[in-house]
Amino acid sequence: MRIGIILYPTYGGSGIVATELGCALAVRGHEVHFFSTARPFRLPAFQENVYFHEVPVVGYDLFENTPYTLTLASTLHNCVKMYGLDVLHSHYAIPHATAAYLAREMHGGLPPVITTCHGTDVTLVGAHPAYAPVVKFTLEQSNAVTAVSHDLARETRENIGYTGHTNVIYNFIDTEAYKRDLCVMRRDWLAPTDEPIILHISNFRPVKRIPDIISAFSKVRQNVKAKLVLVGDGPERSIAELQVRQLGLQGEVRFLGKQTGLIDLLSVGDIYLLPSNKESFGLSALEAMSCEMPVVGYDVGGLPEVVIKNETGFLHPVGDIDGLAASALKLVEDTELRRAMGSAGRRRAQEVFHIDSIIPQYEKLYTDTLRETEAKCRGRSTSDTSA
Ligand code: GMT
Repeated sequence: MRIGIILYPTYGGSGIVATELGCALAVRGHEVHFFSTARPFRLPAFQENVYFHEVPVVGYDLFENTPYTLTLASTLHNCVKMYGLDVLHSHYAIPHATAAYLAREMHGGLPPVITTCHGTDVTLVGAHPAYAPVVKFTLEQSNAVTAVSHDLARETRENIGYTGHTNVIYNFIDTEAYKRDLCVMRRDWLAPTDEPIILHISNFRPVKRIPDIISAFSKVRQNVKAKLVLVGDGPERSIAELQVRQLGLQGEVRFLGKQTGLIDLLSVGDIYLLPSNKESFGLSALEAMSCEMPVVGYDVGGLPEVVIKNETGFLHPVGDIDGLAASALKLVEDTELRRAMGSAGRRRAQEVFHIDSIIPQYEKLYTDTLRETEAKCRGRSTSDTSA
C-alpha cells in the first residue's frame, strides 16, 4: 500500500510511534510517505520505501499565527494526486486529522483518513472548549479511529463525546532493539559505587510531575544510597534543578538533557519512575520494561494496561509520593525482586506489545478501511448517476 503518515517531528510519544510504525511498514514492503514540519527525529538516515515531505509553514504580514493546518492539507492533497496514496494516517488529532479530512474532501472522499488518538489530543488540549468541537467533528469524519489504550478510547467517548467505534491498537516495541546491552556504557559514570540507578525520561512537561520524582527520590536517599538520572528537557527542568539544589541532592541527581542513545541509558537503569498526572499509554514505561526495568508510577490512564501492578511494577494513586518512595525503596533494597519484576516486564513486552503482532493490526485496519471507503464512494457515485 501507499501510506501517508502525518506526525509531529519532535520529542514526544506520538511522533515516535508514528515514525516507528512507518519504518516497520516500509520494511514490510509498503511505500510510506511521512508529513511533518521537520524531519522526525527518530527517522533513520535513509531507508528504502520511505519518503519525507516537509510541510511548509508560510507566514504573511496579516497572520498573527501561521495556518499550518491549511498548508498541511494542501501538501497532503498534492501528494495524494502525485503518489496515489491509499490511506492518510494522522497521529495526534490536532490538527493533523482535520488537515487530512480537508485533503480527503478536496479529492472526492478518498483516500480514507485514519486517526490515531495518542493522549492529550483527547485528555487535555483536545478537551479544551477551544478545540473539543473540532476534534469531535474530525473524529466523526474520520474513516477509522484508533486509540492507544482502552482507557483512552473511554476518554474519547467521555471527554470528547465521540460515539463512533474506536479501535484499540496498543503501542508496540521492537524487543530485539530494546534489550539490555551490557557493554554499551560505563555504568560507573553514573553510579561510581554501583548504587542502583533510578531513571526517568520525558519532555519535562507539568503532566509528568517531575517534582514528585525528586521528592520521592529524596525520601529513598534518607534510607539507602541510590542515584537519580533524569533524561530529557522541557519547561519544568529549571524548577526541578532548583528543587534538587534546595534538597542538597546535587551529587545524587544527574540531569542529562535530551539524549538519543536511550537504549544505552535504559541498559544501565535499575528502576523506572513515571508518576504522570495523565498517561494514555506510557511508551517510555514499555521501553523500560523491554529493558528489564520495573516501573513505579501513578495508577492513571492506560498505564495499568501496560504495567501489571505488583508484577511488572508498582502503581499508586496520583500524588502519593510516600507510596512512590516506598516502592522505589523496596526495589532498591531487594535485588531479587527487582530482577524478577524486570524479567516479568520484558516477558510482557514480548508477549503483548511486540512489534510483529501490532503492525499487522494497522495493516488490516488500512485494507479494511480502504475497501469500505471505496465501496461507499462507489455507492455514492452510483446513486448520483441514477438520481
Ligand atoms: O499526549 C501527549 O502528551 C503527547 C503525546 C505525544 O504526542 O507525545 O504522548 C502521548 O502519546 C504517547 C504515544 O502514544 C503515549 O505513550 C503517552 O502516554 C501519551 N501521553 C500522555 O497521555 C500524557
